[in-house]
Amino acid sequence: MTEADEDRQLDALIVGAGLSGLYQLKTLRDLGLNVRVVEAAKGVGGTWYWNRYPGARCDVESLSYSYSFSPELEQEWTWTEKYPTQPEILRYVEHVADRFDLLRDISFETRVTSAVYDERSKRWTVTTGGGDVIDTQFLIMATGCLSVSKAPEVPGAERFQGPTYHTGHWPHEGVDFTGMRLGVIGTGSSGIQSIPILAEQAREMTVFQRTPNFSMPAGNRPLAAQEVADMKENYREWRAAQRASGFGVPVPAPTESAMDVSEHDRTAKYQAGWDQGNLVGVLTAYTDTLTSKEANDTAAGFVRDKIRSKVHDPEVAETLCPTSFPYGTKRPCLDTGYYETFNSDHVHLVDLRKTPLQEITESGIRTSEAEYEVDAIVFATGFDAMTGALTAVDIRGRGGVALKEKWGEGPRSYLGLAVAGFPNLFTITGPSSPSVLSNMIVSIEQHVEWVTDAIAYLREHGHTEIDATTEAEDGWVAHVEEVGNHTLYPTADSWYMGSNVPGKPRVFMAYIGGVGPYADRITEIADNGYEGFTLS
Ligand code: FAD
Ligand code: N01
Repeated sequence: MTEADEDRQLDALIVGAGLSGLYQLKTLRDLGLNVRVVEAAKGVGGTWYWNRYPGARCDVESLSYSYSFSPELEQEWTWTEKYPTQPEILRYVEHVADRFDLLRDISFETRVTSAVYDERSKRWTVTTGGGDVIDTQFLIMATGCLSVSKAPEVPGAERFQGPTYHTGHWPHEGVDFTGMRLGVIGTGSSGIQSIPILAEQAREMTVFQRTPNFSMPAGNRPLAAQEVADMKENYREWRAAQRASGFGVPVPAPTESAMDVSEHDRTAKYQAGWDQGNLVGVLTAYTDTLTSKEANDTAAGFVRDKIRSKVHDPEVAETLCPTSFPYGTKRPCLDTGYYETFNSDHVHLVDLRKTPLQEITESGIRTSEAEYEVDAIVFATGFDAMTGALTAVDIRGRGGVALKEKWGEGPRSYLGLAVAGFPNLFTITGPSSPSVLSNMIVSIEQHVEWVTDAIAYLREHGHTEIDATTEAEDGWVAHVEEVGNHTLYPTADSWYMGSNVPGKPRVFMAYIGGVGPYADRITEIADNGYEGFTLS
């Protein structure tokens, strides 16, 4: 067999060279498989390759948002900031790719467009945008939960005479908005991170806000040499705690209801959480923040008061206060000077709830009330999250059934890892796993290792095919829904619910059962000979 044939006749094909795809490549290569990665981008990094907008950084602390699989890597790499910037994370991912010699098995600038399962050969035929055809036994979609960017559904963008940018695919050379009138649409995490920096450049900046978000100060800072050294000494214990935790970040479990304490004590506790400068301090202060509206209102009220205390103009402050969803049910944000930005005379806020966006014109953005002339537009409008990258590929399982059709009323998956009727296909951090409700690198490692073990098991036992049963899948979907319905998450219009994309079914797409309990369940399933799967 020639080298070219070997690249087209694989044991496993991995789609995506982000944190998931790279680690999956390493583990399957270590297993002795003939495995390759195909990646649409020109380089590794996934999220951290694409999202180069000013201010892009992680909001999980660097010492936790890093791979745990290699103690040597942990010791070699030294993070410099509490919350690492996109360039620092990208350097880390590139270092990992080099250190483990991964690049030789990755084809860049290659987008998978279709994958068809052949029931007789029990193999996938995968086609790329360039017309290459790859034959593989296992197909692993490491395509990311937030990798398909979403434009605002406003007519006229093509007419606009100036440049437009989406935070999710920012130009590598950067953009200088100095002296410009800038319009920014979107106030999720990407908007909230970039707006303060964009405002420093722009002559005039108008922010178009449809829904305000809850954001807390990140308290970012350089890491002290001693805290890095301490973590390096204790990494093993920390990693174990991460894996057993609820959100992939170890925090003390709350013990009491927000309603069982005095207002004075509650405020003090929220303040302590706020001062930590992280996503979990306020969120996990009490047992019922995410399950009781009454309890949640106390946390939401605390954050709203903080917003009011930062923004000088009371009307602007009220517009920035979220009231339409419970705190935490849309992904909360961490910021550096976001609310304070609106105290600058050259920064303006337009409330799209009062004056909806109507169109983009040749020279600006028109709402129901006015036209705002701008020289450039930044779309911080988010992603077709969790299912977008999977349904963008024409994936056909048994009987030629299309994944997109099967998921017509919302994603159906067994454990977020496999889809009944789509044998030998695995999804890393797929819908109905903890994925986006966690420090994702923890969930990624969990899934990659589970898939690797499953493939090793199949090979050891002489099996060539694994498929989830419909019964197991139905049971898991019902469980995910039931657990979700015990929380306030389904009450929000969020990308977790698919509600940011017009026409997308309204389904809570993540599993809120907790990273640790979920890991126990999937391990148990494997230990029981892959319960809920048919192996043949
Ligand atoms: P990705 O990094 O999305 O990589 C998927 C890759 O697949 C991409 O490179 C894409 O080009 C490629 N791909 C997709 N479809 C195809 C196709 N058909 N053919 C070929 N290639 C394809 N998570 C956290 O836990 N903490 C954070 O602080 C955090 N911050 C974030 C900040 C931003 C701006 C964004 C967008 C996300 C953030 N996330 C964060 C989530 C982040 O996506 C994950 O933490 C993690 O990086 C995902 O890695 P991945 O490899 O699974 O997916
Ligand atoms: O996207 P978003 P994002 N007209 O969907 C608005 C991760 N992340 O890129 O809320 C007008 O959150 C939309 O309004 P609404 C993190 O998981 C992390 O910011 O739908 N407005 C919203 O305000 C995050 O949650 C970091 O009403 C429109 C915004 O655009 C996820 O990625 C940084 C519109 C989109 O917000 C996505 O974040 C960045 C329209 N037609 C990202 N369409 C960290 O800090 C959309 N909007 C680690």
